[in-house]
Amino acid sequence: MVTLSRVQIGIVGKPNAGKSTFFAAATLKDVKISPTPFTTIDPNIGIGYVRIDDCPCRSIRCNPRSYSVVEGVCYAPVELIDVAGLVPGAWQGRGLGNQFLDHLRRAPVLIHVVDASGSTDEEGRLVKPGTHDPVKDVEFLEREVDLWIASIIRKDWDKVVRFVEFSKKDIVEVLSERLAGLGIGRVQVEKALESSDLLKKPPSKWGEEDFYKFSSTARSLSKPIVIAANKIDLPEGEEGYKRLKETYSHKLIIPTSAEAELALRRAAAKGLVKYKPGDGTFELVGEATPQQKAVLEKIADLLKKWGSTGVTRALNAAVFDALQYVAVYPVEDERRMSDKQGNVLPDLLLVPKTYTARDVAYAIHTDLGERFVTAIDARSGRRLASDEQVTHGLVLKIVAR
Ligand SMILES: Nc1nc2c(ncn2[C@@H]2O[C@H](COP(=O)(O)OP(=O)(O)OP(=O)(O)O)[C@@H](O)[C@H]2O)c(=O)[nH]1
Ligand SMILES: [Mg+2]
Repeated sequence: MVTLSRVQIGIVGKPNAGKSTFFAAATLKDVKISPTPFTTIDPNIGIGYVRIDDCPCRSIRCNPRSYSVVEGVCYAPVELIDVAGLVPGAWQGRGLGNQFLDHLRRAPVLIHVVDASGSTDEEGRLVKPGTHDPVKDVEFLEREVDLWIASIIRKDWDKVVRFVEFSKKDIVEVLSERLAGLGIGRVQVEKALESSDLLKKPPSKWGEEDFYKFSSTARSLSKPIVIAANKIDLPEGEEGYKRLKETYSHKLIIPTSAEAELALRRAAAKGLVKYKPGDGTFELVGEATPQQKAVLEKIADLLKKWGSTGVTRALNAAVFDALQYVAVYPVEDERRMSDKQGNVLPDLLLVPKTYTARDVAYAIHTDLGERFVTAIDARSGRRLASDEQVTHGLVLKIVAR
């Protein structure tokens, strides 16, 4: 079985927006949820799933080991991190400060849960629905995350200055080494320096604006953000979602009702309904009380209107749209599409679409990467070219020395 480190997704936002509800709906973990700010203090970590409708298990009988299949639909695990609420000025220590953001260092993508219904102010206190503008939340959150990154970069700036100016080292290299822990790689450092016009500017001359611009670009390249316009079950939520869409036409914005998803998943766990995460419908299969029936009817209307609760859609958007990952299925026996024990399509890996088969081999194990000779597309029997990028749904056999 392949034990690849899982994709991490950080769940961020101001207090009371519904982060923990989103997290609980995706992971079914029992975590604290309440309509008061700062309910979550220590981060919650759990496993959620992205949904792959066009997986090979639709037509082939699979024996999944590192993922799961429900009615021909594949679910691949991802790690979710639900952190404390962020308030304006957190980077300077307001609210719970930004210490907890350190838990997001390794996450390559974030989901920003926004209270689209405008029923909480910028600190998460309850206000009349529709009175707080969710656009403000998007502005401040991105700024806070960027300032957090800027503060990390500035911490030992004198060392960067020394290295670059006195040791005559390449600034791209020095910064890449320093920022590796934040998941900011060489390519991103280079691009961010270039687009901030800083490739030639000596580090000792960097001003406030330079730090911010560089951090902001490096962040958007290395930690893209998907917006979950949450609480769309409330009438004001729909308005807020529309406003977000109009304001940010280039951002990934998914309408969600974390509360509806949580209710459905819990009802399914109890055997009350038949429902798979991401479905657009559910079926009542158990005995429901009149109260439960009323709640489920409302949820059925919501699904009809929006297509789904949006929670799985937001996770999928993070992995497949923001990160541009693809799902590949490594096998050992290409004819039976199985491992040595005969398990058909035992593994599913989520990897960047820029990966070649050799990169996939390295992702599975350094040793396999080093022994890599070639790879075969199991379905067509064709050898992949050495520089060929993997594609979504590829079943591949890695041939190693
Ligand atoms: N109507 C509605 N309410 C929601 C939804 N999602 C969450 N809530 C409610 O919003 C309140 C806050 O939810 P939490 O999940 O605790 O919010 P949080 O962002 O984790 O808050 P902190 O931990 O304090 O930062 C709770 O009363 C939830 O029931 C939703 O989709 N619709
Ligand atoms: Mg919380």
